[in-house]
Amino acid sequence: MVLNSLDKMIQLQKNTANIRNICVLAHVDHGKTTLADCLISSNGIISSRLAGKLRYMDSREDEQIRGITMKSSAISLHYAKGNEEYLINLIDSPGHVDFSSEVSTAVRICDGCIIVVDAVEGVCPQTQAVLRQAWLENIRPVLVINKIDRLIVELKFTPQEAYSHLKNILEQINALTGTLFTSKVLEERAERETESQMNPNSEQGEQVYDWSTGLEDTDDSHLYFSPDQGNVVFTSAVDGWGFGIEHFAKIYSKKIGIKKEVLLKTLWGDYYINMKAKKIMKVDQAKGKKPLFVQLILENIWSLYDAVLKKDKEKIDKIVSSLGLKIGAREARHLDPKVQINAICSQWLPISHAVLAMVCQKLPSPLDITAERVEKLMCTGSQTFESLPPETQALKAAFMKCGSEDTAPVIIFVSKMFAVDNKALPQNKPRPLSQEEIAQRREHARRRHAEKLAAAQGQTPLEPAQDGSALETNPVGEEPRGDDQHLEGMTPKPVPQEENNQESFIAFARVFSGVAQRGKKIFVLGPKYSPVEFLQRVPLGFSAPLDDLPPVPHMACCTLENLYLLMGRELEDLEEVPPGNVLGIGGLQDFVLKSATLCSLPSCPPFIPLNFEATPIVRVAVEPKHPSEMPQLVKGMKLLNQADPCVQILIQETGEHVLVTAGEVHLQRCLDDLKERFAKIQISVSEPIIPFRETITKPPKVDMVNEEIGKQQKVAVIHQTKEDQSKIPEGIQVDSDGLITITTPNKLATLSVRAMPLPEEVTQILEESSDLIRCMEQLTTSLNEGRSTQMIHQKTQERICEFKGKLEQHLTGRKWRNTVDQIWSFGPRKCGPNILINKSEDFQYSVWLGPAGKASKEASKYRDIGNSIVSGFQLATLSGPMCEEPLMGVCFVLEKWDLSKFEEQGTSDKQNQEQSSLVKERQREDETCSAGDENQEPQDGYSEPFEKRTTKGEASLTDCYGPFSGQLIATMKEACRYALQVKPQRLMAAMYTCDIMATGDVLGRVYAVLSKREGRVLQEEMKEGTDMFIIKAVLPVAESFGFADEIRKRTSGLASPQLVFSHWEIIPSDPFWVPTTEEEYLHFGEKADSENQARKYMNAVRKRKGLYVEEKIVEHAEKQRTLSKNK
Ligand SMILES: Nc1nc2c(ncn2[C@@H]2O[C@H](COP(=O)(O)OP(=O)(O)OP(=O)(O)O)[C@@H](O)[C@H]2O)c(=O)[nH]1
Ligand SMILES: [Mg+2]
Repeated sequence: MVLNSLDKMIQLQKNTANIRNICVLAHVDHGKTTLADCLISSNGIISSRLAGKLRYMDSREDEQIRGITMKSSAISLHYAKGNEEYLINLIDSPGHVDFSSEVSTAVRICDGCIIVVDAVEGVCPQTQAVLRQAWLENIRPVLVINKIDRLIVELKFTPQEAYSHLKNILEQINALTGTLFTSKVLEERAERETESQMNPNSEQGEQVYDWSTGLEDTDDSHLYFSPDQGNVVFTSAVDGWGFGIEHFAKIYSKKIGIKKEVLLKTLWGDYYINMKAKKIMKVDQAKGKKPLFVQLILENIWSLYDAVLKKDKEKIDKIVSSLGLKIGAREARHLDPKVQINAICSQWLPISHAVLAMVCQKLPSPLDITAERVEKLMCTGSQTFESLPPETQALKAAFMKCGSEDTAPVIIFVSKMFAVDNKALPQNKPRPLSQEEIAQRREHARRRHAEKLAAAQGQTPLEPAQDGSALETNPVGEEPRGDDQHLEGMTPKPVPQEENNQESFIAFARVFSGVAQRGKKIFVLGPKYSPVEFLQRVPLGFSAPLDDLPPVPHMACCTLENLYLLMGRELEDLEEVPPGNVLGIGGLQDFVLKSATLCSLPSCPPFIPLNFEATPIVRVAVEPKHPSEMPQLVKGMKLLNQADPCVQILIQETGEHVLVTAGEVHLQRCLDDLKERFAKIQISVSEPIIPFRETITKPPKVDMVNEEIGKQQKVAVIHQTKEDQSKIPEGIQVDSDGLITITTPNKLATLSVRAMPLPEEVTQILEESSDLIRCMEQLTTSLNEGRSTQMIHQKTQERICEFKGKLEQHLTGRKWRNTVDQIWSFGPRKCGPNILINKSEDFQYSVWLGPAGKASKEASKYRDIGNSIVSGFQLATLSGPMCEEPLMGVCFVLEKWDLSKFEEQGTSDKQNQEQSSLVKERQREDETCSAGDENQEPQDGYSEPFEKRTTKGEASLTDCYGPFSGQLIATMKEACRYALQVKPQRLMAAMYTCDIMATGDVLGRVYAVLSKREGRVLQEEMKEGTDMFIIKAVLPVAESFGFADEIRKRTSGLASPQLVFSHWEIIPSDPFWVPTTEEEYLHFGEKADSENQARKYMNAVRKRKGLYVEEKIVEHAEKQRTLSKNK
């Protein structure tokens, strides 16, 4: 970057009103990076000839090879419009679903976005997703309809057809905005209603109920995209042109003499012009009049394309001269029509002008941040803005002001950390030498040359002797200059060799308030930091240096070491960054894992966590090729974890190092990074680990050959019962209904547990409400501990009631009577899709009651015991009996728990009590750390079983079986497992939804691949006006590896699928099934293992986990005769 333009940028950064922080969002391949190229070339950073071909923002090699963007990256651009100069911080984002977390990181630090839509493909799944993300983050969008050239060249539309098609796209996208808007208004209304119910006196006239939904009164016109609003631009990024209707309104108002304002309203829409009368009228279809947009705009573009494609030299010249353009001789003679079109159109309708003018006019500056957005950013979880401490609330004003004075608090949000090669940092890059240094070097080189010469003379004494003057006759420094030519003028700052090869982490951030200065000390607030806690711990008016503050959890103090201007592939050093700007910060590597809030005041709350749409689902285990390189791998994985917003790193109990990624492409990128950048070793990668869930179902009514069960003669009954018996050891009672009764090893307590399948809807509700359940759990814990908590958000309370209501609605019938009130816990990890019901009379505790202490006094004596039972349930739901995968959709009912013997013996035993409370304490520690802290160290996915820990090192035990609480945990876990095993068990498979866009002629092949991989087509639609079909299907994750590649290969690249995790689905076949009736024997054979998909999956998982697999490889082998000889 040229030096004076850096100065320009620094100057522009100070004018907050003229800053625009924007990101480019779209479905994959709709042309974001190409558009960014065009905008970048307008600043002279890349040449206009390369714009659209270079894909400058795709700086990674694999991005260039695959042709997709994989990370979001920022660049600062300068744009002048009239007298105003603007600074545009542009962020290009990826469109591929695997990288949707990168979109979240971009959206957070922007105020506006450009939504790009392909004119042919129209609104696609990811377009919807990004629009929603922009909406949730409260940033304003503008629309670019790109690839208009495809309508001309590929689809061969007439201008009229193109107009209808574009109108259609706008309708689709506005329909989406409409849905988002409606749901918001309705939500707000519901909120207002409950508020007025809570304090009925606050509103007058409440007798008159207002039946309107509020939608009618709310003005939403500014939300919609319409060319006449100035928030839509039509472009062809590849051909370098684009326009908004304002451009044409200006031209035609002069040409035809109609007011610009009138044209602005009518150029888009069904209006036509009566040229003679110079009047604009509504289009009357019958008269065959063309809309203005077609007549005045599209037809001109169409005829230009037509002339160039037909190589009609004369016509081209005519158009060029009538537009008053000057085309270079080289372009005019070029044989490729694309080059000619680009040369003409980029002068006629420069795309960067159209897009940037719209951005500056329609998108907000950092000063326009809305109060709504600020409050949303500041309130995590169940908090309300009003419940924040007054010091914290006061910060809202700072956000809104975005001020740069000394008193303004510095607030920065880091949305991700990205790695750059140390060599690429500005401080390590070659820098221009000063005059003095150049002179010094020259002198140095001259001396060396002289020495060399002298040495040469010494070796070859035959050569004529030269006196010292000979040196001077040499052209001064000519040869040495050649030697050092590449160094002349540029020199790298010495960097230690080891450091040179390393990666540095730069924080991708934005200043929301105050000036970020190099060397300034600042607080780093983790996602779990609470200003309330700080204010409690640190006395008011505490004025020690920041480093000396007493330790407060989730808070650290660091120095802003380096500040950078992000310039795509380059970084530029900055001394300070004024508010409202996007920046890079160096030196936070040890303080920030993935994202964080930085603030100069400790009263600042952490920003709400980023809203990630994708669920990481593809897991692989990695190990070094050479076992000795394990430490490098571990270090590399840690770095990778920091460098990617969405990857997860787990170290499992078995010692496996597991990488969890969002999809296949993401996985590949992570592995490449690990191999080439972070670990720099060879690694071997396991087959993808496919996640399953275990569940139970109702007993089937028909058998495997569709005969009603019980009607046929059982031939292998003995086999079946034998197997059942082998599952349940002696000493455990099972009744006919599957109630398991089991006693602790010391025979003091007896538990009776039954397992029941939950209705599907309930499981779904539980899955959707996991955040809410976690929130309830946190509230209960903090109340139990007597910590003062934040006010429960009224909305949260409502949500809890609603959640309970929904459960009650679906858990009806005799079997489920009163169960909702008796829910004791959810699992695994206290928020999963399984329920523990407590039917015991003695101890009545449920999740709805809040802290246990409140329930009843005598109940508290059961509390510790209850905690052990819940822990047992948590463990049981974390790994099921089939293949140690988590459970889903199971309800465990604790029918009875008999503690009479324990009470007799144990009431006086205080020590026992103490121990159990110790255990409880530990459990709590365990649970809090497994609740998904963003800043936690990479840790194992499975928490170590509690019983192991409790027995460790505790010498004084009440009996030889270990502490009672530990026994209870283990017994409860066993009980749950056996209760499951007596019911029909099933595996659940993870399913992707799969969107495929394909042309009609390859449809058959797409279906073939889908059905081969057990996919199910849900819907097939034809895209209006094109020969494209949109297919929606579901596909098991287990069958999805290589699916995208296979589809692309089979259809010669004409169809490409997009896979997003959607839900869990029960695999109908029973993994333990063996034929029992004669028909089944006949149909499946004795082993019947060829058909059983569920068993195959189960055994594969068991094998991977090193569990016992019951498998007979060859049974009764017979020697085979070679047939070929006797043919
Ligand atoms: N015909 C035509 N092709 C275009 C246009 N704009 C982009 N393309 C092509 O579309 C393809 C994808 O462009 P990109 O800019 O990489 O798309 P993207 O949206 O950045 O893709 P991701 O970052 O992977 O989501 C490239 O082959 C471009 O040449 C256009 O205006 N017209
Ligand atoms: Mg891209």
